[in-house]
Amino acid sequence: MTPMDTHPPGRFMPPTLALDSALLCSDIHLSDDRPQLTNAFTAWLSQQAKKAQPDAILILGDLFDAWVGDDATSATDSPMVNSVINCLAAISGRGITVGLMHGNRDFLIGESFARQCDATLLADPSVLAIAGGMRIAITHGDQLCTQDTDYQRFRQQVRSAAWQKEFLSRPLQERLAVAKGLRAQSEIEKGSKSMAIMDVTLSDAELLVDRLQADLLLHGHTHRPGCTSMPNGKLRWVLPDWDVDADGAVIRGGGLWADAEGVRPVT
Ligand code: LP5
Ligand code: MN
Repeated sequence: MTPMDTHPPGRFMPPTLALDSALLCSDIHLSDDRPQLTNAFTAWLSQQAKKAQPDAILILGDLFDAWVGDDATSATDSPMVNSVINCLAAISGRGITVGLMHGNRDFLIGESFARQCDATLLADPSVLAIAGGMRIAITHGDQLCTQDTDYQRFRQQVRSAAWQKEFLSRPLQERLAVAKGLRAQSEIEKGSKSMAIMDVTLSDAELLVDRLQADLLLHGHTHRPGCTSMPNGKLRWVLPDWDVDADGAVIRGGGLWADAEGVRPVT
């Protein structure tokens, strides 16, 4: 499957967000097992909202380590989820648009949870049109890992509406058990896949950027942050993932800032 398969060429143009500035981040992988990571991330995000005052904060997927359905939030009373809701709703209350894109770990986030956070679910891909002319193609990035054919087959299955309806109808405990099993299987399978297979296929990345008439590409998922040129000369920015040490200090984290001057890392 290629990124073109989901949308007929020539007919689909994804949503465009027209903004002066945006703070982007992804791959935080929050869970109740790691309260210090939740604390570090929500503190960073709140501070950025106050200090830098972007028009929008866009989280490009894998905010959560695993999301098995919005109903889990009311059923489990998770301190981590409550912290995220409070943090994002407070940021939105300051007049900052909060956008949530699905990642491969949290593609089951629904409208109900987004409403609780006062956030908007972002289509993957979307276009960020920065005032001043730059058009940025934004995506979680997993759909561009087209050489990882086992993953793409799996992705096609679990992103179908029919599969999701059936999965969400299962009891919460069963869904949690499936997610746990799948995480374990994924770790085993990743051990036998090369780094190249698990990276974005540049020719498909270029096709996406061309189709969206964008000037550059910005994505997460691969946990290989940085800025490189694609073969067509356009820039590709990759977001960092997040981690904290035993004392709760951030080892990896931050995000990217986009405005009329371009894109730059924010720590
Ligand atoms: O996220 P990361 O980097 O560790 O790995 C991804 C790919 N793995 C995944 C799987 C997730 O880790 C598990 C998500 C659990 C939370 C969601 C729960 C809600 C839904 C439950 C769904 C059943 O995305 C990994 C990529 C890697 O990125 C790099 O791009 O390689 O892909 C895999 O490892 C997937 C395997 O290759 C294929 C797995 C086939 C499993 C078939 C079982 C079908 C089950 C259907 C269900 C009932
Ligand atoms: Mn991911």
